[in-house]
Amino acid sequence: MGEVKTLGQFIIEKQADFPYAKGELSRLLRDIGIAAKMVNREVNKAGLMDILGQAGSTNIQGESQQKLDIFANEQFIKALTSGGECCIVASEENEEIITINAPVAQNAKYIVAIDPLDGSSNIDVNVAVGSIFSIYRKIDINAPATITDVCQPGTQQVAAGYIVYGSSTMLVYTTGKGVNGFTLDPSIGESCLSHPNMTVPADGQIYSVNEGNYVHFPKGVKQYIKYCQVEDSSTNRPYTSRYIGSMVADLHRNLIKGGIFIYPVTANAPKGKLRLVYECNPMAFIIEQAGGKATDGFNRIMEIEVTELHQRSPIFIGSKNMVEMAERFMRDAGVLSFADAEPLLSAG
Ligand code: P6P
Repeated sequence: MGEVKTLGQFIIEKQADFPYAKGELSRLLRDIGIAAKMVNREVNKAGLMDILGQAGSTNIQGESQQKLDIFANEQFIKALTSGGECCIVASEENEEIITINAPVAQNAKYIVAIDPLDGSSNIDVNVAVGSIFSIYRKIDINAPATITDVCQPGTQQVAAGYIVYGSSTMLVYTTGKGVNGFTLDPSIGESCLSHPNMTVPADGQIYSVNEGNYVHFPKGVKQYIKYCQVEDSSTNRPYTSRYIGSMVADLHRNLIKGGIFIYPVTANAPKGKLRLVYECNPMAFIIEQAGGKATDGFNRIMEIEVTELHQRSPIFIGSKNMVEMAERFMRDAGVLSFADAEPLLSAG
């Protein structure tokens, strides 16, 4: 049996990759790992606790809040506050940023943006959900942190990751030097390295999109979906449609197997549904570090200007060649009818 390496051991070991690191980022990642284990404990027994169902309140998105949403948000904020390395928490569940004034955090220089429980509408039906985090360094470490420190472009992230609460609970993260996955071993309460150096296949046969919105999709998306459905054994088509409705679960599967996840603009989401700061940017950082691609159909996600905390964006993310094919349809939609597309695309 191979050597078991825990998340904590791995974080410390990799700290050497950053010669000037004094351990703050390592401690911050540890704090996130602790919160994830607290959330996992409740997610795994949600059916047994009076924690299922609507909490009665709504979040700033106007979405009804499940009790686990609130619990998860509280766990991450508590862990980040007591850990002393985080000066601002930006959460999907809170309209405004949370400035951490605790004395322990007086020298904190990291900003953490979180989606504490993504896909929470799946909780009641026992489908995988996830938590997403994105970490920035304060722009001016000698000045108080502000919303400007949160609204940095995704290229400024120092780390990003997600936890997927599925058939097993995994934490996957990057600090800009590759992507590594850790599986929680409940018998020892530790997350152990199970997926070192994760890479997303350049090609895949899975496309993930909510086709219920087809009528309102941009023309390029409609044409790409039809392209996925054409029978052509030389390009392994038709592809398989897989859509869980939980971004973390869909992206985790596509990261491992290859595939593309698309949430374009729709009639109900004219700017896209997914949030740039705490969903699109962290997942884009991870997928790019794994060799994949993440755009809004035209522009790199991580270079999109962040103008507000809860800003939304369309997203095309996953296997590099699949995203680039979808981008071709988006770019050429003005001139490509589907019939026109086929000869051009079969030319490769
Ligand atoms: P739809 C969950 O609510 C979420 O934010 C993502 O996790 C998921 O990919 C998407 O929304 C699903 O949205 O409109 O297809 O139900």
